Amino acid sequence: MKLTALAGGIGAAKLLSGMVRLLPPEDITVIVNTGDDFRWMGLYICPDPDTILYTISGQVNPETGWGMREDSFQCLARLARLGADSWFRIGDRDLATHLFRTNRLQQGDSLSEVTAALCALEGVRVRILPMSDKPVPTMLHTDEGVLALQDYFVRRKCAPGVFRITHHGADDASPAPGVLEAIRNADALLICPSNPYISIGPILAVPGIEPALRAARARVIAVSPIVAGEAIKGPAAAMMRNLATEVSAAAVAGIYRDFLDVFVLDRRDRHLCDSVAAMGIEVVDLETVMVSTESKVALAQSILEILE
Ligand code: FO1
Repeated sequence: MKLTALAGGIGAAKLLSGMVRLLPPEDITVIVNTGDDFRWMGLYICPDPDTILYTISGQVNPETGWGMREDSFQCLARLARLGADSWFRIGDRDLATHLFRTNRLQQGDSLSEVTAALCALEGVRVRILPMSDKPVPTMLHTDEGVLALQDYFVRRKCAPGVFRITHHGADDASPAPGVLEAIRNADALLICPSNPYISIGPILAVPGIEPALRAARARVIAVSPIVAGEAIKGPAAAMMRNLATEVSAAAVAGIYRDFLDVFVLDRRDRHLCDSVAAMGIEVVDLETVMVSTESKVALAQSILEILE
């Protein structure tokens, strides 16, 4: 089964680390959000693609879910002594990825070429595709003004209220090479349990991607990142309070309803099955909170069974 997933960072990485134990890695393509990308000290940082790469290659920091395991922060400490901003914590080992990427981009390689090179060098055979080779930064219109994603997420710790989200430059962007083919040729399409506004939304904002999902021959299945009215991680619930009519798994299904065939919500939200089914979407309740390797594999296994 050829699986194509749309993914953000940590929640997606967890589920995909279960998937790679069940499917041949060559059969998995991951289209990753790059709306979080930004420049840090002149370096080009791609948080979500790196989180997916580090998780699948077993190098992610297990405590944070981002960055590299057993990293040190000597460069950051020195920068702080020199008076530079240190709110975005780039570790010393992680820094090598950003130097490598920035250097290759400066030499004229595209983001998808650099991402493919990083995967090959790390022995990752899952295909990781940035949503676009062109930067499409997510902009959050908040009660503190318009903030770039990391500014809102890390520097302001998701505190400002968000009332609108835009994707700068999306109109002139196109999907990265391979993205539309991966959607068209997939046997199954998976929307990972990622934030619908700042992880999946930016991918859908790239012209051509949402129409491709609507036209796909494969079934589209999504896993809710909202459980019992709360986000498993991050600001999804807080955003929903402002941007949706209610904070619930059913509201997530509503966001994807135009192209969604199957929605997986958590057992604790089983009472919402009827309202999702009323949207014409097949609905399944499962244990979706992934707290161990076993639970990641079990959720991936259940998803594959539904799709088969
Ligand atoms: N998240 C944080 O909350 N604080 C950080 O200092 C931080 C640094 C960081 C460095 C590299 C990287 O790839 C990711 C990093 N993240 C950090 C995670 C990232 O900001 C977010 O989790 C994603 O952008 C949202 O998916």
